[in-house]
Amino acid sequence: MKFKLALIAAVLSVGTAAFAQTKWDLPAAYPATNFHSENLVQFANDVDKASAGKLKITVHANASLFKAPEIKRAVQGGQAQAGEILLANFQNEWQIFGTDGLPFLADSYDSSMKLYQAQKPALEKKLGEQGLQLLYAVAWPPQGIYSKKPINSAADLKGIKWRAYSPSTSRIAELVGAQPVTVQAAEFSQALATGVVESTMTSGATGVDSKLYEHLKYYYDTQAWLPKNAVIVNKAAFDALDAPTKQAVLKAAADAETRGWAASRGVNTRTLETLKANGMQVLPPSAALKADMKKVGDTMLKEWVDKAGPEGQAIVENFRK
Ligand code: PCA
Repeated sequence: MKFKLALIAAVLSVGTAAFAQTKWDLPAAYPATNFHSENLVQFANDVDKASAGKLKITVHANASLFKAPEIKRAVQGGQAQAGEILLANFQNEWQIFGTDGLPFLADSYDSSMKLYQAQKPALEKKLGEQGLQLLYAVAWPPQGIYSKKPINSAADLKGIKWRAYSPSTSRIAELVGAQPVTVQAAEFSQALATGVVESTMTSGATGVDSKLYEHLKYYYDTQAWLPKNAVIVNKAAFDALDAPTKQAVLKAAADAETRGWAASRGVNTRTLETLKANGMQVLPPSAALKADMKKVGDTMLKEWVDKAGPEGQAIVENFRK
């Protein structure tokens, strides 16, 4: 009997070896309809096609497999072979992860791309040391201030319950005297509905994803920074692929990066229109609010460079060159 089973198993494994299909899970934290998630699905489809079905990647959107802050560790530990993370979420682990979360360091798509290029060598090295590999990264649309009441200067943010999504968005709240509460995107609508938070800084994209217009009235288009999502892979999982499949993944990743940055620009324009269409006032910040937020940015850049040390300093210098 034992022998028979072994024989069947051997026959089966010959069968599977001929197909040699690999399956990866790719947890992500944002809704399936978000442009990052749609891009991930297209990336997975491209890999499927280019590898002739040898590598199947399943995207698990909306934090359904792991919550946003858990995804990085899951990929490092091999519980998921790949994943999408918001780099700025991991600033406390290593300051350079938060490079793109600093207000007004890079505040447009072009400057954010430049900052990404300056950050990339250190980022790839660090991820490599952690058993990870960067596949691609895409910027969110620029970040603005959402609130229930009009905000004419930072003083109007005092005491307000402020939804943060990262260490730097908490720090902004502290500096303006607001009360930070960290809530990831997947729980944002509920936190708003239950009154846990009443303001935030994020993109038009997340404003639409979480239907912020149902509870909030004002959006100040400060265009303060463009944080990036990064798609990472467990290095051992990647190294286990055959050479053509590796190539297929890298090519699909490069395409996804180009496509994602272009999509982000379009999403920025469209989502601000959607906010307006749903009754929100989408406004430029007043000169006072702009100046106050700029000061917050200057303080945070100084704090960051102090903590990040020469490596951080070099990134800022390369970026500003
Ligand atoms: N949306 C994400 C991160 C940045 C953004 O625009 C969020 O609010 O959680």
